[in-house]
Amino acid sequence: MVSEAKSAIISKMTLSVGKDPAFATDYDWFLACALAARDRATLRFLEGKRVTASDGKKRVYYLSLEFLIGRQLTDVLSNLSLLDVFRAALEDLGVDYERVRSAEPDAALGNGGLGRLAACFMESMATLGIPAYGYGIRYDHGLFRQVIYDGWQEEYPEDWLSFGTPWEFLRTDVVFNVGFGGSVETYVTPAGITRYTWHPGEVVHAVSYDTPMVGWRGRSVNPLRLWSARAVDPLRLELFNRGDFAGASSDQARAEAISKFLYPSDETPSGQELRLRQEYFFVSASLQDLLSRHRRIYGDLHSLPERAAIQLNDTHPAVAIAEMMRLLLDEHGLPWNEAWAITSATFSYTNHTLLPEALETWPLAVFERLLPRHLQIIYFINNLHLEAAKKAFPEEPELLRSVSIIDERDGRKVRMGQLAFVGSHAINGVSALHTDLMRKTTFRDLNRIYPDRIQNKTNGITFRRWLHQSNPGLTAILKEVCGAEVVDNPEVIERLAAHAGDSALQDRIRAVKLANKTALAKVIAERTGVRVDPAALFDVQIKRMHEYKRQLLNLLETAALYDAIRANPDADWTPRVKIMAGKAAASYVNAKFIIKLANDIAQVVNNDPAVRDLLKVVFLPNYNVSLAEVIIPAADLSEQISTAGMEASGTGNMKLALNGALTIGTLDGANIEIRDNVGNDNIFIFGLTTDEVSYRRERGITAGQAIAASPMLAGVLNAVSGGRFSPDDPGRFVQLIDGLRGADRYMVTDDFDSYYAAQRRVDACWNSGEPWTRSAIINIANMAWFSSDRTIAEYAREIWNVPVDL
Ligand code: 26Q
Repeated sequence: MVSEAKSAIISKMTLSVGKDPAFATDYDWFLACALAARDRATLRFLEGKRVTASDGKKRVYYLSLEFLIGRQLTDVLSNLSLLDVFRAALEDLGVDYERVRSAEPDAALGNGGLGRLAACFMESMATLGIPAYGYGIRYDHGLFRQVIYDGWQEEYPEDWLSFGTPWEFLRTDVVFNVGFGGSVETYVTPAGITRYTWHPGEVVHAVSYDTPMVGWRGRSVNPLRLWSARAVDPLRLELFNRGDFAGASSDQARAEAISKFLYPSDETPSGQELRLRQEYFFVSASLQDLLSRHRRIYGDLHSLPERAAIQLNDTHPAVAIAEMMRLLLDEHGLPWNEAWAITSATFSYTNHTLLPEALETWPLAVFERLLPRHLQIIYFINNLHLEAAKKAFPEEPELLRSVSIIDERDGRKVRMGQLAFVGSHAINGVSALHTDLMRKTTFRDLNRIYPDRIQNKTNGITFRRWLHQSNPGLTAILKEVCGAEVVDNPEVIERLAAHAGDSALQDRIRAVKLANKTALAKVIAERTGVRVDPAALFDVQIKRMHEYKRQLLNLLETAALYDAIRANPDADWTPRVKIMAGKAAASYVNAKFIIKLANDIAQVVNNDPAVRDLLKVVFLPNYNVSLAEVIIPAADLSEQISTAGMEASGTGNMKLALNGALTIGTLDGANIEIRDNVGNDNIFIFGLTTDEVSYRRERGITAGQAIAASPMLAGVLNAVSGGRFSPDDPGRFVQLIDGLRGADRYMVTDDFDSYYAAQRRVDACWNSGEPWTRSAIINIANMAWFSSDRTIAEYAREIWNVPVDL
């Protein structure tokens, strides 16, 4: 085996990379290994394809604008059971696997949770043997690279594709035309039927690239098919010949802009036309592709719902509802009712947020200019939908306004959430609370009309990447204590609970954690210059920077703790390292100020000899999947402190608890289900509940009361806004803090005291030693349910109607 791998790697190095191994760089070794691994994945893939086609199995199509894959080498090797073999082969060649692995750039084709969920789902679908295709965009530039300069975030373009990627196959035979703009022709057939033909004003080619997604133990390999935009005519020769070289390639630039970059904002839609072009581009190509596959195999389109399930990852691909209708009506000549029955039986939609500003809408003018035929179809869908609504609830005109796909208030808009809901047979939320809130708030009236459509599918994470690969030390303990089958069946992790009080096990768990923390301390020193003590409590908040996630609450508590330590340096403080990492959308002013505040606080605290090693503050730049893989196994405390009702689920919370971090959190998203699983005694819950939050909101209760009631809070707000941490610019944070004193939309002030108190419970528990480790073990033992294999099995059974054995 090892010698086989060795010769495969050497052969790739010489014949594909074109290098003499003697002169190969780490990156060359990565390429050679990836190409050798891809060969093995491809053979499995082709085998599986033959089986699916001959068995007539139902396929799942996962449509997502984001796939946040990260590095793939370890994932692919480990799932093919080749990791040890390749490691040994490289060692024989005198090459260190760690360095080779690290030479791979992250595929950062996503912003955060939603994109990473899509990546975990692809891995779980392959693991469960579900024939699935991921469809998305092959962005030339993924999520920007974050550099912290003088404490401020700066954005630089990300370049993962500049040297190509060894994982993908260009499919020269899979190219589709995608149209934009133009006009719609109406005509009546001799039989008296009105038909429509769209004549686009512009056509772009969608070219496909497939990347194999390998399931655990190579059970199956599914394609992730990403589309790249190409101009139909790369050069306008008549302009070129006249010497207008820029003009000659301007069509090309315009076409290729579609797959140039990932929109870097999560939660707040930008409303830019280019974004809508991206959405329609990949949706149209994907539907043309899957319909042509279906016709090739089954001939007739009426059987589509039995053979295909299409999942919309949020509303970003929701224009697919209209595109499917257009293809069935205009291109395939089906009557409306048949086309609608096929469409709604095939589609389902996952909602990931209820934040009002995050609900995607498009001004009618933009939509009509770009997709005139689709707007007609949407009007038609909406008319039928409103008719049905009127019939069901004749006395409620308000209801019609709320369920309409067209928003008639300030400037008419297409509401993509309503479109996705109406065109799908199942709509799901991503945690129990979030699904409950969907039924009660945003989709309340739609839920009254279609009471059986909304379902819950609590998110999950793939244990292969987030436990086995990223935390081999903990995995080794689990194998020993729970049995080697733990890597195939996470449910047996529960066996750990029986040993939670066993001091030998506790020592081993602590030793593994300490080793992981030492590794993280090294990364912290390299990237920030700050030296931290691995024996201190590592308190971690890692996620996109957003006001609702309340990094500011964490920072205010840090400032208060700093003052308390200075006031009473000899008390029994718990030595802590506060670790924060995350990117802010480039245009999100407050989020960028919060990053600056974190860095300003770090400057002051880390250089104050009075706090010694009792408190250190670190902002780690450029948070991405690879950095998460180092931070998560090293965390002691997981900060999940969003305002109740605002975090749809969270998945970082699951990764951290699985790796033995205790959660300090609000009753929000999946935190609630984590608490239900690990028990109240093994989690630090604080803060307002969702009901209390809405009570305050309805009554317009603002920060005044909380500030008046808490001298500590008042003091910390004054300190920050008074320039205590920004002596070079004392007014820097005035606006940010005034936001809390006024509207305080995310109720940071209301939750401050309760959060501070919870943190002191954390201190006490940490200082007690044994009970902390015990709780950590109980957390690990009870996380099996959060495997994305469980989540995917639920989607398969309850939404897709696809068989699974799990
Ligand atoms: C939309 C339109 C235009 C431009 C950008 C966007 C856009 C892009 C990304 C809107 C939202 C997102 C990402 C949302 C997201 O990541 N949501 C998270 O999804 C996770 C998986 O379900 C949950 O765990 C998180 O709670 C949720 O915040």
